[in-house]
Amino acid sequence: MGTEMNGLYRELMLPAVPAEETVYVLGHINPDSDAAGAAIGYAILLQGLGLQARAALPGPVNAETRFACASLGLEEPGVIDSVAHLPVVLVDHSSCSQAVLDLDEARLIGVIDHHGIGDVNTSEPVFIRSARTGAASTLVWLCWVESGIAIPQAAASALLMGILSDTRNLTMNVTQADRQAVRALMDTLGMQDRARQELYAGMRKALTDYEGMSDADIFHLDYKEYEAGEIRFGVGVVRASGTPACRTVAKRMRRYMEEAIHSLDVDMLFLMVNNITADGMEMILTAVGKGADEALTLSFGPEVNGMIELSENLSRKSTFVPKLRAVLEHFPEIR
Ligand SMILES: [Mn+2]
Repeated sequence: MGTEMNGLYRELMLPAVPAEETVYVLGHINPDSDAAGAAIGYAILLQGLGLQARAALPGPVNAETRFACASLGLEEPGVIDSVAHLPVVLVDHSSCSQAVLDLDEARLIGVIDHHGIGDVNTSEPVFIRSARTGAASTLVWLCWVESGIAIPQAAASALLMGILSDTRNLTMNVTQADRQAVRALMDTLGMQDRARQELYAGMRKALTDYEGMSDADIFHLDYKEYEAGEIRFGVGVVRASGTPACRTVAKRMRRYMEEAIHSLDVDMLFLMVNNITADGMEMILTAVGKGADEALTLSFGPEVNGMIELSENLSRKSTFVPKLRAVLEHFPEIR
C-alpha cells in the first residue's frame, strides 16, 4: 500500500520533473514560521518521493522562526531572490505580490495554500491544495498522510512550528485538521504537552525581540499589501508585551508610517499591535493616510488619540483585512 501510494502521489504531484532537477519549495515574502515550516516539510516530502528538493524563502526568517529552528534542531531555509526557469512549489501564498519578484519566469508545479487562490497562473496542470485550515503546514501534513510515507523528525518539527505559529498554539483560526496534525506530529516527536507549551512560549517571546532593529525594519518584518477597489493599503503587525509597551511601539510605528506612506505604493497604512501578555488589552489599531482613520473607525469602533484599543485579538487575514476591505469597497466617498 505504502509503495503504491508513493508512486501514485509522485505522479499526481510532480508531472514531468526530471530527477536531476532541484525543485524549490518557496514561502512568501516577509516569511513567517508557517511559510518556513511548510517549505521545509514539503521539501522533505518531495525528497521522500525521490526528487531533489530544497526549501527556500525570499528573505531571512524572523526571530520567532529562528528561535524555533534552533530549539528543534532545524536548518533554516536558504534565501533566494530569483526563481527564473526553476521548478517551484509555492507554500503559504499564491499571489504574485507575496512572491519572489520573478515568479512569472519560474515553472510553477504546485501550490499549497490556506489563503484564497491568488493570481498566479500556469498553462500546465499543477498539484494544488487549498483549504480553510489554520496553517499551510497542516495541509503539508495532510500530503504526508496521503503519501503513505512515515514522516521523519525534521519534517514533523518544521510542520509543528508552522501550525503552532499560525494558530497561536491552537487558539486562533484553528480547525479540527490543525488539532489532529499537532497531535500526530507530537506523537512522532515523542513531545509532551509541557514541552510544546515551552516551545510556543519561547517562540512568542522571540517575536517581540526587536533589539537593534530600525523602525522600518520592525514595521516591515510582518507587513503585507492589499487592494480594495481602487485603494491600495498596507497592514503591518508588530508585537509587544504588556499594554504600556504596546502603546509605546504603536506611537513609534505611527511616526514611521506617517513618513513611509509617501515612499510606499499605498494610499493607506494600517498597524496592528498584538499584546502577547494577557492583561485585558489585546490589540491596538492605528492608521495613516487620507480616509484611513475613517475606514478604521467604521470597521472597528471609536479611536482615542488616533488609536483603537481592543479587548480581543484580530487575525489580519481572517478578520482585519476582510472587514476593512468591505468598508473600503462600499464607502468610496471616504477617499
Ligand atoms: Mn500561513
